[in-house]
Amino acid sequence: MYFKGFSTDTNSLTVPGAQLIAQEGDTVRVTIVNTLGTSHSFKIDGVVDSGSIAGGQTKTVEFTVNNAGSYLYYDGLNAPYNRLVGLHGALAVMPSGSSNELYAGSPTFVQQYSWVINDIDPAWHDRIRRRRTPNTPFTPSYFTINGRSMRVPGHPDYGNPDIDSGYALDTRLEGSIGDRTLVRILNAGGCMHSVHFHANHVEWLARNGQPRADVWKKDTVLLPNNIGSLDVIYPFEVPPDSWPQAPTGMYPMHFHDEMTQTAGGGLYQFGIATTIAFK
Ligand SMILES: [Cu+2]
Repeated sequence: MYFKGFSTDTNSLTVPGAQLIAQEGDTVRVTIVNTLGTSHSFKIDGVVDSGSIAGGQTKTVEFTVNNAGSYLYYDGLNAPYNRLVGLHGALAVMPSGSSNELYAGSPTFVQQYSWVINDIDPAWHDRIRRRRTPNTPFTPSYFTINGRSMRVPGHPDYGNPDIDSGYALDTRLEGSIGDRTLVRILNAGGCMHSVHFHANHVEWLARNGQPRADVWKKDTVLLPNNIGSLDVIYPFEVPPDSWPQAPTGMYPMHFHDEMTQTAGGGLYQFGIATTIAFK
C-alpha cells in the first residue's frame, strides 16, 4: 500500500511522523525537506501553517507554542487526502515548568503516551499514488494505532514489538499500581471511534483540546474524527469495586466500533488495540 510520511530521513518511511514534545513558551523549529514531486505543507491548527512547499523544496518554519495540550501536525494541502495517506504526527506541549500535568492544575501523571489513530482506504491511497483525487466513498479497511495493528496469539507476529501494537513500546501501557498514565489520543483519520479500556476507568480530561470542567471517569470514550482528540489518564489503580485483589497481568484496550477490529475487509481479529500490562 502506498503511504507518504514525515520521515526522519530520506531512506525510510515514518508513519506517523516522530513524536514531538515541547514546553509552553518554547520556540520550535521544523525543517521540511520535500523529497516528493508534489506540493506539501506542515500545519498545526491554531499554531503554524508552512503554506505550500513545492516538490524538491525545503522550508523551515519557526513557531512558539503558547498553550499546553496535545496536537496533530499534518499536511493541510489536498485535504484531507495528504493527511490520510500518512502525513501526520503528534506534538505534545507541556505546561510551563511542569512535567506531570496536561494543563496547569490538571490531574497529574507519572508517564505519558501518544496514540495516533488512522483509518486506511486502499482505493484512496492508490488514487493518491497515481496523483488522482479519490472518487469512491471512503471505505477504510485497515485501522492503525501509531502505524501498527494488533496480532492475536498464534499469529507469527504475535508479541513482536516491531509489528504487534499489543507489544509495541509506544502503544502498550505498562505500569504498577499508582503509575498514573496520560494517554494523548489523536485521530488523523476520517472515522469517529469508540475507545474502550479494560481493568480501570480513565479520567477524561479533554476533548478536541478543550479541558473538561468536570473530569468524568469512563471506560468508553468517543473519539471525534478528522483531527479530533482525547486526553485521558489511565490511573493504574485498584478499581473501587475490585475485590479481593488488585489487577495483575494483561488487559486490553480496544476500540468498540467493530470495523476497527478487522483488517483487509473484515478479517477478525486485527486492528486498533493494545495491551494494558499491570506489573
Ligand atoms: Cu472492551
